[in-house]
Amino acid sequence: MRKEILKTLMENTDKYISGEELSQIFSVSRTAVWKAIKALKEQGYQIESVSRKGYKLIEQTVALSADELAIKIKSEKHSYHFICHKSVDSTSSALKRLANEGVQEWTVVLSEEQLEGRGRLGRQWISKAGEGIYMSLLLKPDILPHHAAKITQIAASAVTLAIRETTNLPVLIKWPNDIVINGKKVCGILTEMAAELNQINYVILGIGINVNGEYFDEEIKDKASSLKMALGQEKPIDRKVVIESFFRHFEGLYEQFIDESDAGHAIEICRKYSAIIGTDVQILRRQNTEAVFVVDLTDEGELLIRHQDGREEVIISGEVSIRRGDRYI
Ligand code: BT5
Repeated sequence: MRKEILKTLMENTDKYISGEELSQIFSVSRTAVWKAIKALKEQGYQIESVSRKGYKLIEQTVALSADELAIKIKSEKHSYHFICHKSVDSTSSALKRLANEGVQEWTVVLSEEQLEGRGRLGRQWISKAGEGIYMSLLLKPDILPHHAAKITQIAASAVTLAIRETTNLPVLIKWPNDIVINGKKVCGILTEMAAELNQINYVILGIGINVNGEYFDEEIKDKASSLKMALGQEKPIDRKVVIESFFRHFEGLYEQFIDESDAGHAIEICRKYSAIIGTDVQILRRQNTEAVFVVDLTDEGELLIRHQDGREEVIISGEVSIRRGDRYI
């Protein structure tokens, strides 16, 4: 009911709606309406209450709200279930705990901050309060485990399309899991799965996007950026708009992958917006650094490189880190 009241207020920002009207529309008591309004105000929505006129939504909250995401992100096929935390260890760890309790596919955990945000291979993802999008999505794809890496490519394409659509920033994909702008990282993707040999139990897709941050810790300040910094604007970017765009693009690409066993469209997008195809890079593998040329992405989403002796090799994600000179990329 709280969600429905919010939706009604969002659709009628030009006028007041009385408590009486709301209680009639939703067949609930005036007290129930008042309680729902109070809860929405606590979430950060600025709702004006004027006696004998009613309620009017003055300003939407900049905080992430599960109710609002559920209103904005609709799907014909899936039922999303959004959970928003103020603070959590890691959205992926929180979702993993829920997955083990059996929550539904398309459950999404978001948080304003992460105290133990995770990157790949035990690395850290710095996740300051209110500055980014930290979210994890639960998927239960009926595919063989070795195809799961393609979900990272699908997510990378969807993030790229979403950032380009909502900010016009010319972001690129640094295979396999980074989105970069002007050589600096604005987004990282972490795909984890629980699987048996031939069957996936679930996949947790974790996405971290630097949206409105302006200062980064010493250890990453040379290689990280945010959408706001890249735009060079004062006004903060509405994270909900980016999230909505991401899910719209992700759903289409993911469905094609599951229904037609074809990640081709996503791979095409990864090729089109690649930061490294056709360039010389250094690959870091185990303790070795080697200068190679990036030839292409294969149709399976792996990286085709050429060694200096002319030998070509296909690299599977997770094996290597990529650098260009002293730059991140
Ligand atoms: C990643 O790992 O890029 C995957 C990041 C995934 C984060 C999301 S947030 C929601 C979900 N919940 C989680 O706990 N995680 C996921 P990797 O490729 O290993 O890159 C990690 C490296 O990026 C670190 O070692 C730093 O060098 C750098 N880094 C850390 N925080 C960063 C930030 N905020 N912006 C840019 N770079 C950062």
